This record gives sequence, C-alpha cells and structure tokens, in this order.
Amino acid sequence: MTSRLRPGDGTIVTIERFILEQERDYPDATGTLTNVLYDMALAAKIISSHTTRAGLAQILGSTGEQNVQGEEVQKLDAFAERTIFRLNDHTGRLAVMASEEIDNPIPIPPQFATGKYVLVYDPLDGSSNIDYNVSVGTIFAIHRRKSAEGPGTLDDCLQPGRDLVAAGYIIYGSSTIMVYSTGQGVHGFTLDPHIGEFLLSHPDIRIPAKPKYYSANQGYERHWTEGVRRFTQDLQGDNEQKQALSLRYIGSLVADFHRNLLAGGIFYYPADSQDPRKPQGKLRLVYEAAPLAFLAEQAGGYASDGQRRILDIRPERLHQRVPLYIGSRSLVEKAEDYIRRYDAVPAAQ
Ligand code: AHM
Ligand code: MG
Repeated sequence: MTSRLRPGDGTIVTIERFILEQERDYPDATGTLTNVLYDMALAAKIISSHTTRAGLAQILGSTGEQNVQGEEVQKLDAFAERTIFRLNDHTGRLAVMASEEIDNPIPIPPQFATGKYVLVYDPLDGSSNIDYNVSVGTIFAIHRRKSAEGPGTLDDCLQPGRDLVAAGYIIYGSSTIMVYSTGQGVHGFTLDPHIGEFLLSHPDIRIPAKPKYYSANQGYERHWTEGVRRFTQDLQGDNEQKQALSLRYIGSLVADFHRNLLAGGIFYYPADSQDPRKPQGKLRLVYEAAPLAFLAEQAGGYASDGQRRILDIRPERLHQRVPLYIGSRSLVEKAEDYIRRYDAVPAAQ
C-alpha cells in the first residue's frame, strides 16, 4: 500500500515512485493512467518554470510585444494551455481533451492514435492574479472515455464528477505543489526546483475536523441571497457557540482551496441573485468545481452547489457555470441548510 510511503524517515519519495506504487495495488492496471499523471507532472514543471519568470515579462517583452530576440511572447495562460495539450496530444492515451481556454472539445490530431482516457483542464486558473505575483494554479481531471473508439466526443467530456478516475491541481505559490487523487486518498508533492523533482510532502491529506477559515468574495455580498448572507453571519460568530472563523480570500481558487484543504474551512462562490451575468456564480463545473469536489470528498470533505452534491451533477455544456460551496463537510452542509431554509424556491402551483 502506498500509505507505507511517508516523507521524513529518510526515504525520498518522488512522484514517479509514489504513482508506480499506487499502480501496483491494481494488478490489472496497464500503466496508462500512471503515464497521464506523469505527463501532468511534467507540464507542471514547465509551467512552473515560466510562472516564476512572469515578472520578467515587462523586461523581456509581454503578449503582443516582441521579446529581445524579436519573437512574440505568449501570454502565460495561452502558454500553459499549449503546454498541456502538446504533452498529451501524441501519447495514444487520450481520446479527447477539453480546456477552459478553448470553446469546443480539443481533438487528438489525426496523425496520432487515440486512447481510453479523457483529460479536462483549466490550464492557469486565477490568471488575473499573475501581474500581482499572487499564486495561480492548474486544475485537471481524467475520465474514462464513454465512446467506443476513434476520436473522442463532446459526450466523453460531459460526465458527472462521480465518474472521475483521477483529479488534481498544481499550485504555483511560494513552492510549486501538485496534489492529486486516483480515488485512494489525496496526496501532495512539492517541487524541489534544484533537482526538478516532485517529492512527497503531504501524504494522505484529510481536512481537519475543526475548520479555521471561510473564503468568499464578500465584496459581492449585497448580490447574495438571504440564505447565503445568513450563512455568512453564522460563520462570523452569529451562532449558538459564538464561534467565528477567520476570513481568508485570495481570489485564486486553487490557492483558496489548497489552504482550506490543509487547515479546514469552506470556500464559496454563490449564485448571484441580482447580477444576470452571474446567475450561476462564476466557476465552471467541468474544469473547476467537479475536479476539486472529487479531491474534497477524497479528503473527507464535501462540495455542493447549495442544493446538490457537485459530483452528481451531469454537465450539459462544456463551459457551464455552477455555484460552489466546498471544503469541510460540516460547513458545506450548513450552507445547504441555510439555503434550504431561506432561499427555497416555492414549488410551482
Ligand atoms: P478565471 O478562470 O478567469 O481565472 O477565474 C476563476 C477565478 C478563481 O480562481 C477565483 O476563485 C475566482 O475567479 C475569483 O473571482 P472574483 O474575482 O470574482 O472573486
Ligand atoms: Mg478558471
């Protein structure tokens, strides 16, 4: 069992070793999923090396400008998008991909073989934070294809989160950390930039029982429903125990989720009752909510749209948005409770 592998006793556990050991627990595994995960780890290293140089863009040239060599410099999110695609387009492991940056499913180029998995990803989430040197992240999720053979289809990408085979994220912060799950717990690896390897640093992550933080953009509070506002007051100490949580909001989903995963807490981006542009909140079901919901549940937490388990929602559109409440189970269930009590839509007569 991979739980044997722990850092700190002198054993250095690379992500490769860990993934291989996990695979050994499945005698029928072919190694294909393992290799998709390796490819994501490699993409993470390449994107990480670019994000740490992002501040040099002004010196070396930024999007639409020429760098000192007279070459056009790509925007970082476009670079991340192409990196993930290029590392995965020719391997014969994937049937199709879908990216938050691209309108339609991304086919495997016809000269390459297709395979049995489907990769969906948000290449650089929170990219508006890059100019301010705030953490950003990559989110990814892997499904088994549903279509029989040949090029993968839109339907292959529109599967509910409960059918995910694996999901993970990479956070480009003070360190670069990759966190993933294949349904056997959640494990985190920190990139050692000197040797270029991800090393096991956070085995078997479980959300702590006692939550510490709540994370929401309270700048939009006046657009929230009654239930969400009352829930927020509860988190601020308006409850029987008079227990208040601290507010932390980075505005970069991966970073907010990562902190609450390790410390306990809830992140929410509610539906907007006033703003017709955001009736379903902001975050995307396929690329953001479902992959992180898979990780949250694997770590003992929970994720909901306020009424339904995120993992049970079957996407109807690739870029569908969804309200998101995610983190410690007790807090997400409390949010559902407030929404049920105060925001229930009266049944049609
Ligand atoms: P993006 O996909 O355009 O980067 O937007 C998603 C980001 C999330 O990382 C973050 O949780 C959210 O937008 C923050 O939105 P806001 O600025 O409205 O609080
Ligand atoms: Mg995003």
